[in-house]
Amino acid sequence: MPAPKPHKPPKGFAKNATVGSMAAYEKLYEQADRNPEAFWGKLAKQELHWFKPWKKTLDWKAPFAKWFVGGTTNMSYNCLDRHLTTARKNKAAIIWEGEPGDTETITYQELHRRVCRFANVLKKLGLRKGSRSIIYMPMIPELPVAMLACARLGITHSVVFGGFSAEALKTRIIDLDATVVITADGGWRRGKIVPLKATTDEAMAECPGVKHCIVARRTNNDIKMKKGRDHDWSALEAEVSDVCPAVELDSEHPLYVLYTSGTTGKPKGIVHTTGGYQLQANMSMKWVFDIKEEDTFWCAADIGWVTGHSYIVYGPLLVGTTTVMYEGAPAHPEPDRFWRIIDKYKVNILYTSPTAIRAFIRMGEQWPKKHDLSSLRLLGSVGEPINPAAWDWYHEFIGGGRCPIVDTWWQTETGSIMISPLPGATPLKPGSATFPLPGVAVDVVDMAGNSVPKGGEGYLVIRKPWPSMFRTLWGDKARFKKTYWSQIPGVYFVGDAARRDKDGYIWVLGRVDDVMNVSGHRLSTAELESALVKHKAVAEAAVIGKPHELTGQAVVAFVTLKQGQKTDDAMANALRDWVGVEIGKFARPEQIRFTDALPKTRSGKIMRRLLREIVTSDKVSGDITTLEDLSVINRLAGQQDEE
Ligand code: 7RM
Repeated sequence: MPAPKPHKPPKGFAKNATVGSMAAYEKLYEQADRNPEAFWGKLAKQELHWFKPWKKTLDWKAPFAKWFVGGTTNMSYNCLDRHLTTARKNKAAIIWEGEPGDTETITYQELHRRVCRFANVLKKLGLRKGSRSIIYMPMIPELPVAMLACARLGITHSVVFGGFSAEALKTRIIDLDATVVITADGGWRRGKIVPLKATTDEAMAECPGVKHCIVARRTNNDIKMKKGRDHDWSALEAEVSDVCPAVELDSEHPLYVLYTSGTTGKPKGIVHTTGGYQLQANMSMKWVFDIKEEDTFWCAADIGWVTGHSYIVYGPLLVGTTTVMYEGAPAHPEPDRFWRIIDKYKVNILYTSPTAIRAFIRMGEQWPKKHDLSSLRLLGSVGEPINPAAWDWYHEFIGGGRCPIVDTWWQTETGSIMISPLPGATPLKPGSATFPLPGVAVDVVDMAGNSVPKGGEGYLVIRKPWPSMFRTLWGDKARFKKTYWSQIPGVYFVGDAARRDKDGYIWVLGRVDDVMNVSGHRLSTAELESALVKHKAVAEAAVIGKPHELTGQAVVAFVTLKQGQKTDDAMANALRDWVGVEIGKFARPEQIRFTDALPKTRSGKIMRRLLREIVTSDKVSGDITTLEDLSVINRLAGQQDEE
């Protein structure tokens, strides 16, 4: 069967686009490739405010990069202050909608005031440049206010997704050695209260380093307030002024740390700094989302993930657009909540995930059909490969056949979008993230680092440093080097497999390590296994990801219980709940399979590949010569799939 023709950018779209043709894209790419420092230097000067200019554009002592060395700037200033002398001062910066239906529209001026006031609160509590904060909040305006206030003073923040458990929160507070936790009484999710303060209390009980906890009021549920440590957000605000100049910060000052799963049980603290991150968040808004002054932009992710950092908060505010923020669940109270929001605020650009799209497909197109979605002009996808069926549905039922779809590939580590179509230029092939952005030296290589020919498959790598790259892992340079820079010599090892087709299009195939992707959340097998093994009934556990229609992958856990423990439904449920407590509800295994032994190599490594085969095909075809006890496989493969 001949491959379907690529979708060309609609003519009208190309005419007004930031990058309006493949020739224009190629020229930009070429320029950046020839002299990256001149390319990024020119844009940084043109696009951002610097208190002091830099002396050196790039200092690259592989794998450690410094961008705009000696320059000083401030993210909060670039997101807010500089818009206040323009027509944007009374423009909506944030349009917020709570799950119960309450709304708030915050202009740039108002947001600036709120950020300054909260920054003064932080100052008064003794926090300053170099301090660290943990932000554990629902999707309410106070969350970006807290982030921007930290950024304003040079307090390095780490946002912890509200779905994480007390245990996960505690690990992050301790690793970052944070002295303040900013949270809320609760948040709304599917009509219920998520008790964030209670969870924070549990975590803080084992974190003596936390001196202050600031609590915003959202759900007005009963909470405990510990005297001296816990403070009411608005009470603190009442005591301070709303004037607070942005602190002049070094370009390499750490803006935030965001924890992400790795191949060991301990999460990795991805460190992003200020100047370079600002620049690429800003440029990707213009190149990929083609932002126009009149646009309303909605990234429907959670701010607890990197997508929300770069495309709900920092990127949109840097370019002075209106960013929509929604607190709750996508199908609450009815499956048309997203489409209602788009219709209500006349959203022009929607950025969401394949998991969400697959869930909407299952609910049916009668839901989007009830609403006027004609304001949409561009759609985006992120988090996993988008399967062509989901692409087509998104294109037809949400985009009305007229909106380009930008399938954006990037990672927590990369800080901003790396591979993506430019909507006015790139002919689209559903399922392909297409080509790298200007200044991004992506390649597909074999284990020795040689590029694979067109049509071939290999490892995705990035050959040159880029401004928004992560600088290190918090407190763990050795792991930074080992995980990312020593797999293939001299290049950044992404951890994804990819194919480059005969036209040079890049198709990202998925992870090559033991990291799973469940509904766009990264989970490591090791993290899940160590959680399971912590349970008193469990002897051993092996976790794999199984392809799942809705969530991309689903967690399947093979568990060996200690002697005398019952392998029944009650135990399976208890273990699922246990994972919910240890990591978070979203990580609970879909299936628990009890087994008396796990397939292992002679050196004792669990052969997850075999478990994967058993789960997907119920038999094992690959090489099993290193397997220690063959009978294990026969017993496992003979088991009933209880689905
Ligand atoms: C932004 C984000 C990163 C991993 C990455 C991939 C997968 C993300 C795409 C994708 C295929 C895409 N950060 N991934 N986007 N795979 N096509 N457009 O998701 O750090 O949480 O995850 O997600 O495996 O390495 S993340």
